[in-house]
Amino acid sequence: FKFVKPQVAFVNAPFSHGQPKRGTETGPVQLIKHGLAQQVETLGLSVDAIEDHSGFSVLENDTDIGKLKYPRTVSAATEKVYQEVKKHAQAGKLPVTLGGDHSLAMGTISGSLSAHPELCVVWVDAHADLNTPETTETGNLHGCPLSFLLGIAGDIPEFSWIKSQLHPSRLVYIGLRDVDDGEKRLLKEHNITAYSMHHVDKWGIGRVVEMALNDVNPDGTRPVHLSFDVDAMDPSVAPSTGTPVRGGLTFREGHYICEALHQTGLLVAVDLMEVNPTLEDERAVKQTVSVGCSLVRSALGETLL
Ligand code: HAR
Ligand code: MN
Ligand code: MN
Ligand code: MN
Repeated sequence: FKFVKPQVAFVNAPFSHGQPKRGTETGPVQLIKHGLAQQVETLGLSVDAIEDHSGFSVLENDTDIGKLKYPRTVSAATEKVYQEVKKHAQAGKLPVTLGGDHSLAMGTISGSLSAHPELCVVWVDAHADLNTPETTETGNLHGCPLSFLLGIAGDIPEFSWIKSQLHPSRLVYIGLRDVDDGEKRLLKEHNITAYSMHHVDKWGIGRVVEMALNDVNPDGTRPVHLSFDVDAMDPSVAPSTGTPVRGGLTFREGHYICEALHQTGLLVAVDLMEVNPTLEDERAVKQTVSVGCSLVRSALGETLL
Protein backbone atom coordinates (compact mmCIF):
# COMPACT_ATOMS: atom_id res chain seq x y z
CA PHE A 1 0.00 0.00 0.00
CA LYS A 2 1.44 3.38 -1.06
CA PHE A 3 -0.32 6.63 -1.63
CA VAL A 4 1.49 8.71 -4.25
CA LYS A 5 0.36 12.28 -4.95
CA PRO A 6 -3.22 11.78 -3.84
CA GLN A 7 -5.96 14.26 -4.55
CA VAL A 8 -6.62 16.26 -1.39
CA ALA A 9 -10.16 16.96 -0.19
CA PHE A 10 -10.53 19.48 2.60
CA VAL A 11 -13.38 18.75 4.96
CA ASN A 12 -14.23 21.96 6.74
CA ALA A 13 -15.78 21.20 10.10
CA PRO A 14 -16.85 24.43 11.81
CA PHE A 15 -17.84 22.96 15.15
CA SER A 16 -17.22 23.80 18.80
CA HIS A 17 -19.79 22.01 20.97
CA GLY A 18 -17.49 19.16 21.95
CA GLN A 19 -16.03 21.65 24.42
CA PRO A 20 -17.17 24.78 26.28
CA LYS A 21 -15.32 27.59 24.46
CA ARG A 22 -16.93 28.94 21.32
CA GLY A 23 -14.56 29.89 18.51
CA THR A 24 -13.18 26.64 17.10
CA GLU A 25 -16.02 26.81 14.57
CA THR A 26 -14.08 29.65 12.92
CA GLY A 27 -10.92 27.53 12.59
CA PRO A 28 -11.53 26.13 9.10
CA VAL A 29 -12.38 29.44 7.45
CA GLN A 30 -9.33 31.10 8.97
CA LEU A 31 -7.02 28.30 7.82
CA ILE A 32 -8.43 28.53 4.30
CA LYS A 33 -8.26 32.35 4.35
CA HIS A 34 -4.60 32.04 5.24
CA GLY A 35 -4.14 30.30 1.88
CA LEU A 36 -3.90 26.66 2.90
CA ALA A 37 -5.56 25.27 -0.23
CA GLN A 38 -3.32 27.24 -2.61
CA GLN A 39 -0.28 26.33 -0.52
CA VAL A 40 -1.14 22.66 -0.91
CA GLU A 41 -1.56 23.08 -4.67
CA THR A 42 1.90 24.65 -4.75
CA LEU A 43 3.17 21.29 -3.45
CA GLY A 44 1.97 19.78 -6.72
CA LEU A 45 -1.18 18.22 -5.30
CA SER A 46 -4.62 18.74 -6.74
CA VAL A 47 -7.22 19.96 -4.30
CA ASP A 48 -10.99 19.41 -4.48
CA ALA A 49 -13.12 22.52 -4.63
CA ILE A 50 -13.72 23.63 -1.05
CA GLU A 51 -17.28 22.75 -0.10
CA ASP A 52 -19.14 24.94 2.31
CA HIS A 53 -20.46 22.59 4.94
CA SER A 54 -23.38 23.79 6.93
CA GLY A 55 -25.38 21.62 9.26
CA PHE A 56 -23.11 21.92 12.24
CA SER A 57 -25.96 23.52 14.11
CA VAL A 58 -26.71 23.15 17.79
CA LEU A 59 -29.72 20.92 18.35
CA GLU A 60 -32.49 22.17 20.60
CA ASN A 61 -33.29 20.45 23.87
CA ASP A 62 -29.97 18.65 23.72
CA THR A 63 -29.90 17.76 27.39
CA ASP A 64 -26.94 16.05 29.04
CA ILE A 65 -26.75 12.26 28.83
CA GLY A 66 -25.15 11.36 32.12
CA LYS A 67 -22.22 13.77 32.24
CA LEU A 68 -21.97 14.19 28.47
CA LYS A 69 -22.67 17.71 27.18
CA TYR A 70 -24.39 18.40 23.84
CA PRO A 71 -24.41 14.67 23.03
CA ARG A 72 -26.90 14.81 20.14
CA THR A 73 -25.29 17.92 18.67
CA VAL A 74 -21.87 16.25 18.78
CA SER A 75 -23.26 13.01 17.38
CA ALA A 76 -24.90 14.79 14.43
CA ALA A 77 -21.78 16.85 13.64
CA THR A 78 -19.41 13.92 13.88
CA GLU A 79 -21.68 11.68 11.81
CA LYS A 80 -21.75 14.33 9.12
CA VAL A 81 -17.95 14.48 9.11
CA TYR A 82 -17.91 10.68 8.99
CA GLN A 83 -20.03 10.70 5.83
CA GLU A 84 -17.79 13.33 4.22
CA VAL A 85 -14.50 11.64 5.08
CA LYS A 86 -15.90 8.25 4.07
CA LYS A 87 -17.01 9.60 0.70
CA HIS A 88 -13.60 11.11 -0.06
CA ALA A 89 -11.60 8.19 1.31
CA GLN A 90 -13.61 5.64 -0.66
CA ALA A 91 -12.99 7.74 -3.78
CA GLY A 92 -9.26 7.34 -3.17
CA LYS A 93 -8.74 10.91 -2.03
CA LEU A 94 -6.87 12.13 1.02
CA PRO A 95 -9.29 13.94 3.33
CA VAL A 96 -7.80 16.78 5.39
CA THR A 97 -10.31 17.72 8.06
CA LEU A 98 -10.03 21.20 9.50
CA GLY A 99 -11.64 21.55 12.94
CA GLY A 100 -13.37 22.35 14.93
CA ASP A 101 -12.83 20.62 18.22
CA HIS A 102 -11.38 17.14 18.58
CA SER A 103 -14.70 15.34 19.15
CA LEU A 104 -14.82 15.45 15.33
CA ALA A 105 -12.23 12.67 15.21
CA MET A 106 -15.06 10.24 15.96
CA GLY A 107 -16.17 11.09 12.43
CA THR A 108 -12.83 11.37 10.68
CA ILE A 109 -11.39 8.10 11.98
CA SER A 110 -14.67 6.23 11.42
CA GLY A 111 -14.59 7.55 7.86
CA SER A 112 -10.99 6.42 7.35
CA LEU A 113 -11.76 2.98 8.79
CA SER A 114 -14.63 2.54 6.35
CA ALA A 115 -12.20 2.78 3.42
CA HIS A 116 -9.09 1.40 5.13
CA PRO A 117 -9.98 -1.32 7.68
CA GLU A 118 -6.27 -1.98 8.38
CA LEU A 119 -5.82 1.62 9.48
CA CYS A 120 -3.56 2.73 12.29
CA VAL A 121 -3.82 6.10 14.04
CA VAL A 122 -1.11 8.48 15.22
CA TRP A 123 -2.72 10.84 17.72
CA VAL A 124 -0.65 13.95 18.45
CA ASP A 125 -2.04 15.82 21.43
CA ALA A 126 -1.35 17.18 24.91
CA HIS A 127 -4.39 15.15 25.98
CA ALA A 128 -5.36 11.50 25.58
CA ASP A 129 -9.02 12.18 24.61
CA LEU A 130 -9.74 8.69 25.86
CA ASN A 131 -12.34 9.37 28.55
CA THR A 132 -15.44 7.22 28.59
CA PRO A 133 -18.86 8.61 29.51
CA GLU A 134 -18.07 7.16 32.96
CA THR A 135 -14.54 8.49 33.47
CA THR A 136 -14.97 12.00 32.04
CA GLU A 137 -14.65 14.67 34.69
CA THR A 138 -15.81 17.52 32.45
CA GLY A 139 -18.45 15.89 30.23
CA ASN A 140 -16.80 17.56 27.23
CA LEU A 141 -16.89 15.16 24.33
CA HIS A 142 -13.63 16.42 22.82
CA GLY A 143 -12.04 14.58 25.75
CA CYS A 144 -13.76 11.31 24.74
CA PRO A 145 -13.54 10.52 21.00
CA LEU A 146 -11.11 7.62 21.32
CA SER A 147 -13.25 5.70 23.83
CA PHE A 148 -16.05 5.69 21.25
CA LEU A 149 -13.68 4.70 18.44
CA LEU A 150 -12.14 1.88 20.48
CA GLY A 151 -15.58 0.57 21.42
CA ILE A 152 -15.06 1.05 25.16
CA ALA A 153 -17.55 3.88 25.69
CA GLY A 154 -20.44 1.58 26.57
CA ASP A 155 -23.76 1.64 24.83
CA ILE A 156 -24.90 5.20 24.09
CA PRO A 157 -27.72 4.85 21.52
CA GLU A 158 -27.19 8.42 20.29
CA PHE A 159 -23.78 7.36 18.97
CA SER A 160 -24.85 4.03 17.50
CA TRP A 161 -23.80 5.25 14.02
CA ILE A 162 -20.20 4.53 15.05
CA LYS A 163 -19.79 1.04 13.64
CA SER A 164 -16.14 0.38 12.88
CA GLN A 165 -13.85 -0.13 15.80
CA LEU A 166 -10.22 0.74 16.10
CA HIS A 167 -8.17 -1.94 17.86
CA PRO A 168 -6.18 -0.46 20.78
CA SER A 169 -2.97 -1.89 19.30
CA ARG A 170 -3.51 0.33 16.22
CA LEU A 171 -3.40 3.58 18.20
CA VAL A 172 -0.30 5.45 19.31
CA TYR A 173 0.05 8.82 21.01
CA ILE A 174 2.76 11.46 20.80
CA GLY A 175 3.00 14.60 22.93
CA LEU A 176 0.88 13.73 25.97
CA ARG A 177 1.29 15.79 29.13
CA ASP A 178 -2.19 16.29 30.62
CA VAL A 179 -3.81 12.90 31.12
CA ASP A 180 -6.64 12.30 33.60
CA ASP A 181 -6.32 9.53 36.20
CA GLY A 182 -9.15 7.58 34.57
CA GLU A 183 -7.40 7.85 31.22
CA LYS A 184 -4.13 6.60 32.72
CA ARG A 185 -6.00 3.51 33.92
CA LEU A 186 -7.54 2.99 30.47
CA LEU A 187 -4.14 3.34 28.76
CA LYS A 188 -2.76 0.55 30.98
CA GLU A 189 -5.86 -1.62 30.83
CA HIS A 190 -5.91 -1.61 27.03
CA ASN A 191 -2.15 -1.65 26.64
CA ILE A 192 -2.10 1.45 24.44
CA THR A 193 1.29 2.81 23.42
CA ALA A 194 1.85 6.42 24.38
CA TYR A 195 4.86 8.70 24.03
CA SER A 196 4.53 11.61 26.41
CA MET A 197 6.67 14.76 26.35
CA HIS A 198 8.91 12.91 28.82
CA HIS A 199 9.70 10.40 26.08
CA VAL A 200 10.26 13.16 23.53
CA ASP A 201 12.76 14.73 25.94
CA LYS A 202 14.43 11.41 26.64
CA TRP A 203 14.77 9.96 23.15
CA GLY A 204 14.25 12.91 20.83
CA ILE A 205 11.46 13.26 18.33
CA GLY A 206 13.24 11.23 15.63
CA ARG A 207 13.39 8.05 17.71
CA VAL A 208 9.93 8.62 19.16
CA VAL A 209 8.30 8.76 15.72
CA GLU A 210 10.29 5.72 14.61
CA MET A 211 9.22 3.75 17.68
CA ALA A 212 5.62 4.92 17.40
CA LEU A 213 5.36 3.76 13.79
CA ASN A 214 7.05 0.50 14.63
CA ASP A 215 4.49 -0.11 17.39
CA VAL A 216 1.34 0.38 15.30
CA ASN A 217 2.68 -0.51 11.88
CA PRO A 218 5.68 -2.87 12.24
CA ASP A 219 5.50 -4.17 8.66
CA GLY A 220 4.94 -0.71 7.20
CA THR A 221 1.91 -1.94 5.29
CA ARG A 222 -0.96 -0.25 7.12
CA PRO A 223 -2.51 3.04 6.05
CA VAL A 224 -1.93 5.81 8.61
CA HIS A 225 -4.38 8.44 9.87
CA LEU A 226 -2.76 11.45 11.54
CA SER A 227 -4.98 13.24 14.05
CA PHE A 228 -3.14 16.38 15.09
CA ASP A 229 -4.50 18.49 17.95
CA VAL A 230 -2.77 21.86 17.70
CA ASP A 231 -2.51 21.95 21.52
CA ALA A 232 0.19 19.28 21.20
CA MET A 233 2.40 22.20 20.27
CA ASP A 234 3.83 24.31 23.05
CA PRO A 235 1.54 27.28 23.81
CA SER A 236 4.41 29.59 22.81
CA VAL A 237 4.13 28.10 19.32
CA ALA A 238 0.34 27.70 19.04
CA PRO A 239 -1.32 29.90 21.67
CA SER A 240 -4.85 30.16 20.26
CA THR A 241 -6.38 26.93 21.47
CA GLY A 242 -8.92 26.14 24.19
CA THR A 243 -6.87 23.96 26.53
CA PRO A 244 -3.20 24.95 26.23
CA VAL A 245 -0.73 23.01 28.35
CA ARG A 246 2.84 24.17 28.87
CA GLY A 247 5.78 21.95 28.02
CA GLY A 248 4.67 20.99 24.54
CA LEU A 249 6.24 20.20 21.18
CA THR A 250 8.56 22.76 19.67
CA PHE A 251 7.86 24.16 16.22
CA ARG A 252 10.31 21.72 14.69
CA GLU A 253 9.19 18.68 16.71
CA GLY A 254 5.61 19.15 15.52
CA HIS A 255 6.70 19.59 11.94
CA TYR A 256 9.10 16.66 12.14
CA ILE A 257 6.20 14.35 13.06
CA CYS A 258 4.26 15.53 10.00
CA GLU A 259 7.27 15.26 7.68
CA ALA A 260 8.15 11.77 8.91
CA LEU A 261 4.58 10.56 8.46
CA HIS A 262 4.52 11.96 4.95
CA GLN A 263 7.74 10.10 4.19
CA THR A 264 6.11 6.77 5.03
CA GLY A 265 3.94 7.16 1.93
CA LEU A 266 1.15 5.63 4.00
CA LEU A 267 -0.80 8.70 5.12
CA VAL A 268 -4.44 8.45 4.08
CA ALA A 269 -6.02 11.19 6.21
CA VAL A 270 -5.03 14.21 8.26
CA ASP A 271 -6.97 16.07 10.96
CA LEU A 272 -5.97 19.48 12.25
CA MET A 273 -8.05 20.23 15.31
CA GLU A 274 -8.62 22.73 18.13
CA VAL A 275 -7.45 25.91 16.38
CA ASN A 276 -9.49 28.65 18.07
CA PRO A 277 -9.01 32.00 16.28
CA THR A 278 -11.09 33.81 18.90
CA LEU A 279 -8.61 33.20 21.72
CA GLU A 280 -5.61 35.40 22.59
CA ASP A 281 -4.55 38.51 20.65
CA GLU A 282 -4.34 39.08 16.94
CA ARG A 283 -0.67 38.19 16.76
CA ALA A 284 -1.24 34.91 18.59
CA VAL A 285 -4.12 34.01 16.30
CA LYS A 286 -2.07 34.70 13.20
CA GLN A 287 0.78 32.63 14.59
CA THR A 288 -1.50 29.70 15.44
CA VAL A 289 -3.27 29.70 12.07
CA SER A 290 0.06 29.94 10.29
CA VAL A 291 1.49 27.02 12.28
CA GLY A 292 -1.64 25.00 11.55
CA CYS A 293 -1.19 25.58 7.82
CA SER A 294 2.47 24.66 7.87
CA LEU A 295 1.83 21.46 9.85
CA VAL A 296 -0.65 20.37 7.18
CA ARG A 297 1.80 21.29 4.40
CA SER A 298 4.50 19.19 6.06
CA ALA A 299 2.14 16.22 6.31
CA LEU A 300 1.41 16.64 2.60
CA GLY A 301 5.02 16.68 1.54
CA GLU A 302 6.57 20.11 2.03
CA THR A 303 10.27 19.64 2.60
CA LEU A 304 13.02 21.96 3.85
CA LEU A 305 15.36 21.18 0.98
N1 HAR B 1 -9.12 15.33 29.72
C1 HAR B 1 -9.91 16.53 29.78
C2 HAR B 1 -11.39 16.24 29.56
O1 HAR B 1 -11.77 15.12 29.42
C3 HAR B 1 -9.40 17.55 28.83
C4 HAR B 1 -9.63 17.21 27.41
C5 HAR B 1 -9.15 18.24 26.60
N2 HAR B 1 -8.92 18.62 25.53
C6 HAR B 1 -8.63 18.77 24.31
N3 HAR B 1 -8.59 17.65 23.63
N4 HAR B 1 -8.25 19.81 23.84
O2 HAR B 1 -7.38 17.18 23.32
O3 HAR B 1 -12.18 17.12 29.49
MN1 MN C 1 -16.25 17.41 0.93
MN1 MN D 1 -7.43 16.51 21.35
MN1 MN E 1 -5.68 18.43 23.29
